Amino acid sequence: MAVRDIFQAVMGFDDAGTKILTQKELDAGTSVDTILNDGLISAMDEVGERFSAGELFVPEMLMAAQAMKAGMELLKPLLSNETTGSRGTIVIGTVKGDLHDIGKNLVAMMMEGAGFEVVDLGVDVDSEAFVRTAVEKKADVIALSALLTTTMPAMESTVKAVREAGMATRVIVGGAPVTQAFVDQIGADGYSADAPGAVETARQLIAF
Ligand code: B12
Repeated sequence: MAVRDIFQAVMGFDDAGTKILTQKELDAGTSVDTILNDGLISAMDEVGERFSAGELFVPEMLMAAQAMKAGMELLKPLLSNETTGSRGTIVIGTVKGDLHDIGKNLVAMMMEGAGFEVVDLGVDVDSEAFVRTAVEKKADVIALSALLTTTMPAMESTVKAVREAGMATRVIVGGAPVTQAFVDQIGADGYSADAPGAVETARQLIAF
């Protein structure tokens, strides 16, 4: 089955192959939903599971996400909430003062691969920008990344700004120095130590 080949191409970190096979399926009339769900998303789910099981590591996860992105480029213009039933909108960024973005990009790609609409604000993002964008985009979840202990307080001020704005938007946080104890302390809604877990956390929060 050809959609299965797309799955294999992503699992094989084959950017060009994923793109070619995705185009072939589109030309053959396969629906965007099928290509997305049975090809790209299921491959990223598999990657997430293998990562959690310790069978794959960050470099492989990045390469798979890159291949998935190559296929997504072709599907993106064809996607709409109606056809795919978008799973929700995520506004993501690295907090003020912090320029690390590898983990944040990985989370964003996995979120996209899981069917969320992702608005990536980049790095060094202040709390006002998170709040403003989340309101504009009617975001379900704001995802904050920080790699420096010195920028962790910016997570707390962003959570505070979201609460003060009276928004229902949930806030999830992550990055190497972040712990569950810190999450509890700042009153964020969720945390995960890795990208597949970030997807799972967002799924759970949006389901409520
Ligand atoms: C690469 C790197 C850099 C690169 C960043 C390039 C880039 N485009 O990102 C450069 C060279 C620019 C850099 C600069 C600096 N860095 Co630096 N850097 C690193 C390094 C080596 C790797 C980080 C990384 O990318 N890891 C791989 C990714 C995939 O992992 P991750 O980010 O943790 O993300 C995963 C999870 O945390 C989670 N996750 C991430 N975000 C989110 C968000 C949510 C919502 C969720 C749920 C999950 C989640 O999912 C991801 C995937 O599984 C780390 C050391 C380390 N081992 O962590 C130091 C490190 C983070 N850096 C450090 C420092 C000190 C700096 C500098 C201050 C150095 C300097 N003196 O200039 C500057 C700061 C610049 C700034 N203002 O941000 C320190 C921080 C120490 C501390 N306790 O604060 C570290 C720990 C190195 C060290 N041991 O001293 N750095």
